Amino acid sequence: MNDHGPIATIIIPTLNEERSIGALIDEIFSTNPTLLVIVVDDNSSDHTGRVVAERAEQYPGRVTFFSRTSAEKRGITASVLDASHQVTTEYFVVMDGDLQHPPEAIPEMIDKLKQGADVVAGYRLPYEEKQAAHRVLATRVSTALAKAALLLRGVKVRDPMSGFFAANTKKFCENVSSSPERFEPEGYKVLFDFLKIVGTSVKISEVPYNFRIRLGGKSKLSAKHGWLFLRSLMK
Ligand SMILES: Nc1nc2c(ncn2[C@@H]2O[C@H](COP(=O)(O)OP(=O)(O)OP(=O)(O)O)[C@@H](O)[C@H]2O)c(=O)[nH]1
Ligand SMILES: [Mg+2]
Repeated sequence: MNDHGPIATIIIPTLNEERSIGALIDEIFSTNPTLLVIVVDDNSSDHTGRVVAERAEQYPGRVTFFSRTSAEKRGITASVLDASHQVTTEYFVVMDGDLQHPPEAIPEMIDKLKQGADVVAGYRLPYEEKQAAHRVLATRVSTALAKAALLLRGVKVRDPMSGFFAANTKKFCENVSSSPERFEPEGYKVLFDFLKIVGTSVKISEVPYNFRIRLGGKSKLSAKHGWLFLRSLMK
């Protein structure tokens, strides 16, 4: 964390994203070539690891492939928490590996952190016409529940279910260490779990972004994740 080193690390959880991860890393470095990237992978059976290794050669010292081969619990939240402990920069950003989150929003997120925010919650601009009706309904219901749960704790954010967010590394890791049991390791909603824990004790900013449709690879979202989210509301 020195003054002249990289300012932020981009954490990307992946499961079989060979079709998009290379282009995503290229896009990230086109916004800022001094960032670091950690791809945290849960045993992809495709060539995600090989594509990331190629990018690691192309951007020496900037790209790490972190394979959770012996991890006890698989899942996005467990992966992001593991990766956050490896971050050496003052800030980090979490984004999906399927190109649905636009890297062009990263500079604004980092600016907000530099201005003193502890966490920057991305929020999706209207995108519903791009999605199937059942996904729109599931997102609306879960977002309404999450917002209500956070409002009870005094926290008001537009899109607590967003997978695209940024944080001050020290603040994030301290809060995770104080209540690890309140995260749902196999769940999808790290930001929600974090906000639930910190309540009004941290400074939150928000940044809008244009959510993109998934162009390649497959969604890993399943009914199980709905259940895990309901469980995390109770934690
Ligand atoms: N490390 C890790 N990454 C995962 C896991 N499941 C999904 N991912 C990755 O997490 C990101 C989000 O997963 P998606 O399946 O795209 O979830 P989603 O964006 O809510 O769903 P879609 O809109 O249908 O794409 C992607 O980069 C996935 O590859 C997992 O169990 N472990
Ligand atoms: Mg996705």
